[in-house]
Amino acid sequence: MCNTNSLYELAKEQYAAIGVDTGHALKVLDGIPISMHCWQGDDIKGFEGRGEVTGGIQSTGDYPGAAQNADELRGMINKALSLIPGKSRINLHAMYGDVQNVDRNQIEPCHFEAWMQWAGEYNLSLDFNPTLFSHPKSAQGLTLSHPDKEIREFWIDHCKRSRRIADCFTKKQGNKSVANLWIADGFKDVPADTLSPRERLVESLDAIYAEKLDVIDVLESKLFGLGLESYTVGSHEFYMGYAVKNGLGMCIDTGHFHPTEMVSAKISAVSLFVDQILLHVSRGVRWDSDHVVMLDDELIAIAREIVRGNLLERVHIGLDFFDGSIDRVSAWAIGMRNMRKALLIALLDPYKTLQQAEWDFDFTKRLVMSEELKAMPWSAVWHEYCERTGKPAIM
Ligand code: RNT
Ligand code: ZN
Repeated sequence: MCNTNSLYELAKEQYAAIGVDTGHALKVLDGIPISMHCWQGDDIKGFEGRGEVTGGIQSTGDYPGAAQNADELRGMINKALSLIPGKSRINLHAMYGDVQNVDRNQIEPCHFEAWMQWAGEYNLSLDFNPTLFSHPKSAQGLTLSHPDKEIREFWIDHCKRSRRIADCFTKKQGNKSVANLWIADGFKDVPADTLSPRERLVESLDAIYAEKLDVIDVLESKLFGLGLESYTVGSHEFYMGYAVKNGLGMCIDTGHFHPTEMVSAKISAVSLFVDQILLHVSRGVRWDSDHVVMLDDELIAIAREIVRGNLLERVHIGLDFFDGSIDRVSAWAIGMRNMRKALLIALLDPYKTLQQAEWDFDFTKRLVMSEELKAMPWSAVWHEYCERTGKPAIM
């Protein structure tokens, strides 16, 4: 007879033989928060009644069932969470509040009352993002770096208010809300002046972050967007510099670099100079296409960098993809489960042994072990985890 428990017992022994404690790995795994992005549920449309998505991002596909209102979206999230083991957080965007007739420069914590109540009921913590796209005042492709002071001020105001909403989340939930800022600002064609928009962005950011609040502020860079192919004001170098200089955090999105550039290769370097990092885990196919996160080599490499670098307290994991061509609830569950599977695989590594082999210049042992690890029975440990947490081992 082979039930999942006996498979786990066997796996436990196999891991013990290489010095890995599966029980400890599961305990650590269960406590790692992963922030699930609300915008997968409605194809990034939001509830302001606008409907059109602009800002260089796009969800494609017409699978039925996109959320039409916040109650529907929360219902879908609850359904997804029933399939997802471990500690989840929910990542909101400003356009998802009760904001039908409220412009972006008027949002208040009260517009997120229903979300806070729901989060309290299900013991979830909330993260937040201002929304600087899909709006008439972002239509020219520039927001915080716009040459018109009035437009800049509108968005500065929106961002300040967004940080206060995140601060309110922090107070309610008893842990810090991550407040991420991403703007699409850029040009379709080759700019004449790449400096001035960046100077204006620095000024806007200075104004936004002047107020000290109890949130984890992070800045998200990008390489390019649809219709904004030639120049991005908030590039990686720009935000890395601004974050280091001003003691802010960085958001690194896996789809925001050249296709051969790996985010897993950046984490340890950034972690030495930036205290708080948010990951937007996504999957670009040929470009920043935001496909559902797969359990691929890069995802496992990212999890290993976090675990091996002892960065679980400083690297916040969030997902960021939007696929409208498949069932949206399943899309969430697939991505969330894959992220946690990758973390489990990383936690089951005999890292100290690998590290020692490397320090001894025994690269043969390092390669032998790394390759053998690929055939270790982590899936039996995953099944055990799902069983213990009351979630389906197989969706
Ligand atoms: C866009 C960024 C950003 C958005 C969300 C909706 O390229 O990745 O994080 O996906 O803010
Ligand atoms: Zn992102």
